[in-house]
Amino acid sequence: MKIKEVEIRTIELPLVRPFRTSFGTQLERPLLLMKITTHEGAEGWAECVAMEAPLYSPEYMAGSQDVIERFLLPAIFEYGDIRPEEVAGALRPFLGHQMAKATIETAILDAQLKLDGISFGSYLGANKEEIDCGVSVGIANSIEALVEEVSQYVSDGYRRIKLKIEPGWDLEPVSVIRGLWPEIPLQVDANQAYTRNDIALLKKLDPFNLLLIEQPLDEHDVLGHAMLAAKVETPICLDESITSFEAARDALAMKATTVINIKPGRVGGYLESVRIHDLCVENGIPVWCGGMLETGIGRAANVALAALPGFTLPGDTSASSRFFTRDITNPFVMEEGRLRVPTGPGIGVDIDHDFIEEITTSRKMITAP
Ligand code: OSB
Ligand code: MG
Repeated sequence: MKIKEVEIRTIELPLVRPFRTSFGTQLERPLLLMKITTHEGAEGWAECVAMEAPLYSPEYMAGSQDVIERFLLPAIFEYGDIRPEEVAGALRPFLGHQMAKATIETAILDAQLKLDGISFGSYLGANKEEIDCGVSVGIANSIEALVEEVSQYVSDGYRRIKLKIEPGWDLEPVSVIRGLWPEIPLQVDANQAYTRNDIALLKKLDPFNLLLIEQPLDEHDVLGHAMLAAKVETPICLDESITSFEAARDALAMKATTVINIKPGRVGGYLESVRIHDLCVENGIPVWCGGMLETGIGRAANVALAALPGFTLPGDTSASSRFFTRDITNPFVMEEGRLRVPTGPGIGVDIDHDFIEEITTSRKMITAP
């Protein structure tokens, strides 16, 4: 496939409610969107999951856009006729920037699959038509506000609740939610907010029958996670630390994680995600699909990935309405706690061009030389 033109837009979507984590509070979701047009007449879409500021990962929106324009796209143009499976290799000389790389690979994959008439799910190896949904619940202003929000999600039908935690907002919210919903699958995510000195505190989460504790320590402290995992009963699940197949392989070898959150943007794309999935299946490690407040474009591909056989835990694959009043595609609507995997070619969703236009904050066209 030969790329003719690339459109890079930044858009900004309002959130239905503020989303607070241990690293900050978001009131809206600014993000980078990419559309590629090929000489074969195909169009491919992808969103870059990088956040506006480097608080979750070292990558950030403007940095992703810069590396895409300055290095990654020129390398793709230079490569010429390219298959989606060749993109990662073509971009390998440039270090890091997985989210930017994933954006390009995903847009090319979408265009190729649309040409071939194949859905993302079939291409990736999905064996389910629907997937179970979990929801990520931000740190609330009070226990009462948290209970109200969780009640809403439970009555919406979500099959798993994930509470964001941080020092000072951990044992109490967990014990209250567990007390009110003794049976619901429940897990917590600290986004690196604790240290090795907090092992005794994190051990106090053991009685609450949590599915897992996600990324309690610094992303680089993989050994610390292994030390923690040896001391607590609750499974440890890495998120931020898993930036590649190799990182997943090594964290598993160190017993730093016994469950893995696969986020395609964080590991450089859907093909790398499938490699990690396969490794986990071989090793009997459950995986689930993480989220980055995606619009329908990124959500569609995530839902397809989450339909692979090794995704045995509900992911942060929520309905569009979890974050947005209006999505930029036909919305993902949950029925009985599940989302249907799109079956159309490529990511399989309809783009709402008018709405994208309305919320565009910048637009740039790059033509292949
Ligand atoms: O750590 O999983 C995370 C959102 C932004 C950045 C990091 C994370 C999250 C979430 C929400 O927990 C995921 C979602 O539902 O999209
Ligand atoms: Mg996380």
